[in-house]
Amino acid sequence: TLQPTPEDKFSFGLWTVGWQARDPFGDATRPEVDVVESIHKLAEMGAYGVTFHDDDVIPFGSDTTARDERIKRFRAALDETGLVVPMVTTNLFTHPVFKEGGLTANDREVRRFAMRKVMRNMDLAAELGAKTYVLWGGREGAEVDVAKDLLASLDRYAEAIDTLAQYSEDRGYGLRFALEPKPNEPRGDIFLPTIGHAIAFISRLQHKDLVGINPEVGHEQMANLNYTHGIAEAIWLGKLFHIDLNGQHGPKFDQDLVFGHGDLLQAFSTVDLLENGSLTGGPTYDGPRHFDYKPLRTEDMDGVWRSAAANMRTYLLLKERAAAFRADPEVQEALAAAKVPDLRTPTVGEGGYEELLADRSALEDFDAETVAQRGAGVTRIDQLMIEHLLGAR
Ligand code: GLT
Ligand code: MN
Ligand code: MN
Repeated sequence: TLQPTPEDKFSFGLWTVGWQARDPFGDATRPEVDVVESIHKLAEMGAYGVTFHDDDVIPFGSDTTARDERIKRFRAALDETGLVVPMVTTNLFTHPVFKEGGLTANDREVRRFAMRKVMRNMDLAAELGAKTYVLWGGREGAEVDVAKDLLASLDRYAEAIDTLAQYSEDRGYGLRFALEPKPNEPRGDIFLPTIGHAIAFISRLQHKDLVGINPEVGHEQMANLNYTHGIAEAIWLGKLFHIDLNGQHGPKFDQDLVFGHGDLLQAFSTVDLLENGSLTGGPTYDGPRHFDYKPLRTEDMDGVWRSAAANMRTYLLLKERAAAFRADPEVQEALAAAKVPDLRTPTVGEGGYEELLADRSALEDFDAETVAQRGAGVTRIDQLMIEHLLGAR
């Protein structure tokens, strides 16, 4: 069915529907949204969770009394609606104090403040039962390469993540950390720009088992990379801790469109991978289907709620289409004809490379010219996918 329910595990950042649509050229086009209202609206629409930055719930600089009051209202809204908080993150990018970086700022005082800001919000995350802590380093980067010690930046980044992971372990929070790559914007160049960079960085951490990634559709596509391929590698490495679903039209500024409203074909392969896994079937990811998008600046609040619903409905439509694609006997036949299932057979047999060396058909008698004439049968599969996507089958 296309009616979202909490079993679908759809979650939204409070900053998404709450975005007032300020951009570098224009003022806000929408009023402030009360987080309590967002929670109620999202729950009515069938979402299961909300996520937030510290500053989304507790305005930067609030004193203890104001802070406690905000948290109380927030918790009450969660209790009333049954929405959960699967993930929490920190705003280390809006306040001008972070203009030169947060965890990797040259100024040590800023770095120490950034650490404390994260730790304070981890305490709240744990209290609310969050499982995942996201770190998006939007200000961790540079415009001027020589004004930054690039190697020391990575040392400080690793130091920060390892310290935060240690803190979570010592306090018994049991959080898992998910680094969110992005190539640029707001910094000219951001550290850990892609899925690959982030995963390689994690391999050098002391607490590498507690750290994975939170890849966003549009961020990989801004770097002209294939999101589905990226998350496949993350799944293969056991590092897909969380996902940010949205839409993007290729390399340009971060559009944060509704999921599926950018590269629809890649959205199809993403949902197919998440829901149906490889050809033998079965889901590959059981975490929240988290939307991190921005309602178009053109919209009023009615358009905002429509866009929230659109993310979930588009996901469910793609899930339905992907299931129909998999179940279609002609698709199965086309996949078999294209030898797609054969890729699961190991290249080297039980006899190891000795057997391979002894197999004359593998080299001496191999007829490359004849084999090269075989078509791979990919266009047929491509068109079958399009027909399913367009509802023609
Ligand atoms: C910010 C960014 C997102 C990140 C969020 C987490 S905040 O809106 O554009 O991609 O996921 O900090
Ligand atoms: Mn984005
Ligand atoms: Mn994101």
